Amino acid sequence: MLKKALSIAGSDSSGGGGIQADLKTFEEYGVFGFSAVTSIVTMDPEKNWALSVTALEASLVEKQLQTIFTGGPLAAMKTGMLGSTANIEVTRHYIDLSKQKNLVVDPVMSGKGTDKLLQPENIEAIKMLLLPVAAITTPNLREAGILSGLGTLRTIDDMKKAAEKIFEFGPQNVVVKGGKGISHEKAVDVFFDGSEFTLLENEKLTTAYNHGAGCTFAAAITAGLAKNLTALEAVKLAKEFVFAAISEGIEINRYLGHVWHGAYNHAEKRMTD
Ligand code: PXL
Repeated sequence: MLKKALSIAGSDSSGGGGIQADLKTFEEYGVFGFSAVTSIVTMDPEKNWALSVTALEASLVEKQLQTIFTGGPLAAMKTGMLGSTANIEVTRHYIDLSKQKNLVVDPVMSGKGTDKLLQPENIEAIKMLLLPVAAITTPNLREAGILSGLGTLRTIDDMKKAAEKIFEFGPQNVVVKGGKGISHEKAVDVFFDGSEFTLLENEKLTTAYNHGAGCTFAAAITAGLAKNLTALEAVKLAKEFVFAAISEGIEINRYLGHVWHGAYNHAEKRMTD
């Protein structure tokens, strides 16, 4: 039967990350995608592509969730950028109501195009309201440093320590994305299920067209969980999916390029005749 998945996240007007990445990824996995938009992200070409986030009212987020949850059960759910603490509270309410077990929490705090933290005021609510009910959370190095309280993470050992600390907030699994940011010849992610660490290694990709990689990774894990993969299986497949997407990244404008969400399935070849 066709599985259904929901993304509660921001809209990336540039088209590579956020809700746009999530729905494209769900489709590639053959999962029916729903979305509740929490915020709108725009970029200013006059100001070197500076990001600006406009959060939507929690009442509007709630109306979207009410619409979506009027249907049958969802096989999995993902949270990305949430916009405000009030939006996080509404989100948690619907997670509880629906008793959703396959919840992927992408603790979005940083974005390409800014060194500033996105919405630092939401960090506590992510920790207290979302991590305890997550099947898995997917912080990048910077987010893992903040959530764990360990600050800058430099080594694989640091990533393991951060994963252990984040696990204490209650998620069933943690994957810390080291990517290219760790001094190691490979790109390494650390997966932790509360007892064992699994190191996931890939070739480092040199392409600069990787906007949307983080959102796509979390969405791919969500779709994998929807299709009954275990968390580790879902992470491994998501890594392959994102590796292909980055390998075939595309230039969008003079500021950035996006991952190609359809790369794994060669979606560009569909509907040609
Ligand atoms: O990459 C983080 C991110 C998450 N969600 C939305 C975004 C971005 C970065 O641009 O726009 C909506």
